[in-house]
Parts: sequence; C-alpha cells; structure tokens
Amino acid sequence: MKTVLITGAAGDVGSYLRRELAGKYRLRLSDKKSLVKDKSETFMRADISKMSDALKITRGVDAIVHLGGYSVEGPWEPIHKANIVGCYNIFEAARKNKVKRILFATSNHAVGFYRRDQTIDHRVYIKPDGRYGVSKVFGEALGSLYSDKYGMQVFLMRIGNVNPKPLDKRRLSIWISPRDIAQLVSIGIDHPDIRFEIVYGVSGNSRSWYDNSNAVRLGYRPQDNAEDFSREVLLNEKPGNPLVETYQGGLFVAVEEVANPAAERQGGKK
Ligand code: 15L
Repeated sequence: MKTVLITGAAGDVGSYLRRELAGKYRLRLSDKKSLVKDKSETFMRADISKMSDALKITRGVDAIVHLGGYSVEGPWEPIHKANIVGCYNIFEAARKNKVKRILFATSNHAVGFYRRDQTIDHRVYIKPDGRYGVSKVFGEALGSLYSDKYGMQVFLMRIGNVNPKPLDKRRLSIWISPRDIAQLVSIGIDHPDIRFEIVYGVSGNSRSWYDNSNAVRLGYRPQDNAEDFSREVLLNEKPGNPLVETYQGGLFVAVEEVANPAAERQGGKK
C-alpha cells in the first residue's frame, strides 16, 4: 500500500479526502493545526513555511497531495508565507527526500480572469484573479520546473469548489463532489504515466466552463453533476455585480479579501 502525505489535512478538502481514501492508501496527515486522527492514519503537526518541517513530513512517502496553504484571496503576507514559501518548501523537500510524485491543489483562480462565456482547457495561458491566484500560478510553475529539471511526476489540479452540494450559481459550473475529487486524486497518485499534467478539479457539470479532456484521457469519469442541484440553488440566487458575473473567478476578481474559512474555523479572523 502506498504511503501518501496530505498537507493541510485539517481543512475541508483534506477532511473529505481522508474519508474517501481511507483504506486505499496509508495516510500521513500534516497541518499546522491539530486534528483528531483515525487509528489507521498518522499525523505530524508542521508549519510548511519552515523548511525543517517540510523535510520532516515528506520523508519516506510515495506521493504528496499538497493542499496546505492560504485558501482564498487575502493580504499578501499570509499568502506569501503559506503559498509561496510553503509551497516552495514542499517541492524542494520532496526533491531532497526523493519523493517521486506530487499532486498540487491549484485553483480555478489561477485562470479566474477568463470570461464565463469562454470554455478553457488545460493549455490556456494563466489569468489569475488576485494575489491568491498568482500564488497558485507560482505552485504550477514550480511543478513545471520540478518535472522538467528533476524528473518529478507532477499532477496539477485546478480545483473548482469541493463541497457536498454546489453553493450558488457560479459553483454550478465549478463544483466538485467529495467522491469525484477523491477519484481524481487517486488517478494522480496511481496513473503510471504522469510526468506533468494539468487537469480541472470539477465534477461532470452541464454548465462547466472547462474542457476537461485531459482528465478524461487519464481515466477520470466524474459521477456527479451540479445540475442535479440547480433548481434549489437558482431559487436562492440574487442578481450580482456585473463584473463578478462576467468572469469565472467571481467575487475574487472584484475584492481584495474574502473571508478565510480556515480562520473562521479557529474562531477568529486572520
Ligand atoms: C478556491 O480556490 C478556494 O480555495 C475555495 O475556498 C473557494 O473559494 C473556491 O476557490 C471557489 O472559487 O469557489
């Protein structure tokens, strides 16, 4: 059984993946916050902005699912610390520890300034919609470098929004269910021919803005479609700011900060 490190395991995506992937891989979890682990899992508390911590958690694993970081638009300082320094440390520590494969949770916000009337695939030029999007592009660039220069196997998932249900009209286009993200992650861990791949982390949504043929080529067969929830979602939808409605990144294209769910979970604002 492969040993897989999940960074940022205490967050929502990490929690869904732990549940969905239990029994399939030996899971090593890390986060800067503590979490309650299952007896089949191991947990290492770590601050990935410190290279010594990054080296410790990446030692002896077969693959890394790198989720850890600042997860929304916000001030530069925490984004820089977690998503630039932290992400670099994970790639570099993986190289030093000879870890072959990294799956990186990049985001729809790396390409959030594409318009909603466009369908984009894995070959489009980046169009980040904020500092957070830029930090995700940085991670994608590291992935490209570490694949080309050091032969690392890199799987970049431009994730939409992982949730049991799509939250609003925008998410009808970018939603991914927990079981579909788990399927995509399993492909990233197990597919024999990954060298450097970009895929979109979205379910098989009828309103998708993505041509996700690269994921399909690698065997991805999403089981869910946000459309099944469209009636209830659209009932609650209020007309929005035209700028926000024009671009795929939504609110991120128009504001400097979005409430940070991780900070809220800790009972305070960052
Ligand atoms: C993301 O990249 C964030 O991590 C997540 O919290 C959501 O804001 C998501 O994008 C989204 O666009 O809905």
